[in-house]
Amino acid sequence: MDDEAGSLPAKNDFSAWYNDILWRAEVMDVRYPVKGLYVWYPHGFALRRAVYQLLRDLLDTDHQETLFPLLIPKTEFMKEKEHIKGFEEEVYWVTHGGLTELDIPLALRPTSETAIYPMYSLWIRSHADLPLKLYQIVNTFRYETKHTRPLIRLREITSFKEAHTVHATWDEAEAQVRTAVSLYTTFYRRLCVPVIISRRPDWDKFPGADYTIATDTVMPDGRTLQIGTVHHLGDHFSRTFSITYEDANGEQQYAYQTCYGISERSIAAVISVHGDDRGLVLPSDLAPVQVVIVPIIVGKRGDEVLAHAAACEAELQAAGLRVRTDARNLRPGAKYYHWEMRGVPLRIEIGPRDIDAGTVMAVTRLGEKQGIARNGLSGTVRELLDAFSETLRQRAEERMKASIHAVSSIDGAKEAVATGVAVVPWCGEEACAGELERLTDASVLGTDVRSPHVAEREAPCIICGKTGRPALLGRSY
Ligand code: A5A
Ligand code: ZN
Repeated sequence: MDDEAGSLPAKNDFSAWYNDILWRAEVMDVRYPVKGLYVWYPHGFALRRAVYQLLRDLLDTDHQETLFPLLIPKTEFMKEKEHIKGFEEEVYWVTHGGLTELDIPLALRPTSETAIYPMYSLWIRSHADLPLKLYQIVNTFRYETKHTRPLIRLREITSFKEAHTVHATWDEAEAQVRTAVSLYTTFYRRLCVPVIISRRPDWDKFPGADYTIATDTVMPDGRTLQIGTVHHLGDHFSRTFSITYEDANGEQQYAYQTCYGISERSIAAVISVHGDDRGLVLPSDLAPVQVVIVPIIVGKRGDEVLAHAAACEAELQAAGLRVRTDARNLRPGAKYYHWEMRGVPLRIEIGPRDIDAGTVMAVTRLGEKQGIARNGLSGTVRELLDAFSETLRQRAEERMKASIHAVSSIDGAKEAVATGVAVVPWCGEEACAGELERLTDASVLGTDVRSPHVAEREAPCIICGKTGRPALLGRSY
């Protein structure tokens, strides 16, 4: 990749910046010749691995990982009425095996309810089998007709984490919804990405769910991105797929289910929320390279500097950090540019004068520069990395706060959705939401808003004047 070919557009031109940074920072290559399908560069894939490792670590405490087939027989896929209605326009079908037409067409999973639940029906016999909590991380296919975008709206979602749980009662399933929401909140906290939790309006819930709780973040252009959803499925699927258990009295009961999903949109959020005019900015837990060491070779002490750099690298590596030494024969400035683009949180520069003084120069990706002692290097570096992530978290939270505005007029709402989200009193009637959406050219995202920046209080509906509660209004991806 040629670092010098032009430069990254400024981030305030967000769409141009986003498209450009993906190849300049070697995250995704968009040149694959199928619309909506993209290729992970190794650097992007390493970022994906770190993000999904955090997700796995959170899930593994209380779920088991599994793997189901990609292909779903049409007969199973068509069983749940609402679910088909929601997905029929998005499904890719496999109709042939070689030249032979298949007796039963096979769907490429757009999500895996109809692959997993027929097996759950076989696996679950008694209350002792519950709760059951499984997840898988797989690719799924959706024939999206809205504008496709790398990491954001894909036709092959490459990194679809879907969890599917089964419970004895509706209330237990509801408790699992709360657990999942808090799990996702923790996940996004580790990614330093602020989120707003809300309950989607009924017309926007997952096809086949009782209700849907969504996690949104606000992108730099003020549009919202749904980066995770948790669905209470009630007994819709258990009735369709006969998922029953024998209760303590020996009677057969239908089970209650939840499912929840996260995709590589989580990575789009990390890139978009933290990146700047010079490239990626990655929280230290996620960075494929956490520390880059740049030896400053001037005069005759080149070998000595390289030996010092190697010793520092070995020490940091032994402390469990992901370190690289960039000893290429390039100007230091070119190296800084290269690693800043790729989001490395901390750069360590070592030159002859540092060796004499027993120090190294540490520069964070936000440009804070300080000399630190060579003694105790790995401990100090860890502190700097932690502080760096905390700064990113706070900075992102402040921006999120600044992009949310409580309003009480249509003009106020229009103004708010131009740069972020409006919090609008709404009575809950679909007709009022439709009118509000028409007047503001935005969408009602949800109610029951959970965010430190949104107060839950009653006020007259912005359209009809009846009692209303805060609803989120925004332009979404
Ligand atoms: N079975 C449940 C979990 C499900 O499919 N839910 S979902 O349809 O809401 O998808 C889960 C999450 O995947 C969404 O919240 C969204 O963040 C992400 N997602 C959905 N469609 C996507 C697409 N075409 N490209 C990238 N991410 C997508
Ligand atoms: Zn109203």
